[in-house]
Amino acid sequence: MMWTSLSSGLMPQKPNLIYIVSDDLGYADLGCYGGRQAGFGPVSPHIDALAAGGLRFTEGYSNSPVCSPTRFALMTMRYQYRLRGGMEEPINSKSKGSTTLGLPTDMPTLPSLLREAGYATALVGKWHLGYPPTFGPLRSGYDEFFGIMAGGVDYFTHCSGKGDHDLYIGEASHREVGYLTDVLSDRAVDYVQRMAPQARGGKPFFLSLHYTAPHWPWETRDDAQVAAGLGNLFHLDGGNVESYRRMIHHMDEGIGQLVAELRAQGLLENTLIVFTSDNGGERFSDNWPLVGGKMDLTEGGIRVPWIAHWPAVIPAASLTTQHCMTMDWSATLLALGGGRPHPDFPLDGVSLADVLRQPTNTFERPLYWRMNHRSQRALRRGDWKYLKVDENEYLFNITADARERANLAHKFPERFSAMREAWLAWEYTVPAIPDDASVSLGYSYKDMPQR
Ligand SMILES: [Ca+2]
Repeated sequence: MMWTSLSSGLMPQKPNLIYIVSDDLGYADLGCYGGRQAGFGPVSPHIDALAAGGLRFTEGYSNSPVCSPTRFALMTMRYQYRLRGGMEEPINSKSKGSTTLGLPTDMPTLPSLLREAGYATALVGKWHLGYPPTFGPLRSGYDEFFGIMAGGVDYFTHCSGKGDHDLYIGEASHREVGYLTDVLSDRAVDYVQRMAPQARGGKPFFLSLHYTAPHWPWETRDDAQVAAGLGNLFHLDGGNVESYRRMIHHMDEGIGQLVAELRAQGLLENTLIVFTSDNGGERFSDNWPLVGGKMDLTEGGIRVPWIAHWPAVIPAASLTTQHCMTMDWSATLLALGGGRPHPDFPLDGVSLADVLRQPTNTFERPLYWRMNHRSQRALRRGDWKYLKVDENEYLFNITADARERANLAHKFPERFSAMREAWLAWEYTVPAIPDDASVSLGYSYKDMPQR
């Protein structure tokens, strides 16, 4: 017994883990990533404060330039292409009732493996990985769920594009009056309040907080009348940069409340908060200096903010150029929580735990992407990136030219072919895109000029 207590005394307590995922937020939308101020002032002061008190990644990526594929990778810590549902770009309303287009419940996940390691687990916010009874967050490792199952809902009516009411507690439909971003923030604060006593007593929690902000429709907290007159959720006749920034600001306020609650509960010091976006920015977003956005494998579609705040471990005001993608962060949280991957489902994600402790201690991390949309391919390795869009292939030095304007494929033919070969060899390790995989764009150049 004495040995046990001595050994547990030497072991640092496991951190609480909070994984905040915004929706369609671009690389430079936040102040701490060079974003401009809005008319009302700084857009993201609380998220910027997390970066100032922790670690900011300048070359981190999402697993996909679109929503549900990234979320498959986030949950499984593996390339999303390994699952049929992960091939949809993205899962759309046809998935309701589908028994194939979702996250299979026998697949080990970040929350299921953290739960095995002793964590309380909750998802507050967007799921987007298939519907009950075949799929659902409670069937994939979360003890609690409050949020939406669809890919998007109206912020006020909480209805999906199909018109179905889509707000749930667990698997029960839940009606509540409120602006969704605020509703989710309140639930996240409530979760921390409820879990705080047991967290202080040694049972940590894992909270996934998946905002729908700043995804369309373009509604701020004061725009209930916009919701009342909305034609469809893509909202092709509305929005502007100022509204968009305010939507981010509402999320930022909620994150400020969450941090204040952690501090009040004495939990902030040993809680790792990770903040990111599920894909690159959409039509009102600022991706500067990157080109492209959501659905593109140019940097603007996949390079996203990654911020980690953990006062007990991460030195304040840290910066790193470490390359990483979504599944690496999930693997990191699993490792820090003492969870173990299932031997039948080895991870593609690589833990970044050592980088959190020592941000300048980077390692080589080749990253691969594939999109059915426009037959895109990408490989980032070191300074370089191999890119294919439609039938055109490119080679860029991303360190020198993150904007991907100087195509070096003809200047460095050997490097170009080596990276192309590496991409083809990687693709051989994941399933091919099936003929019935769908690409859903929602709108085209008919609706707005090319960006
Ligand atoms: Ca998204």
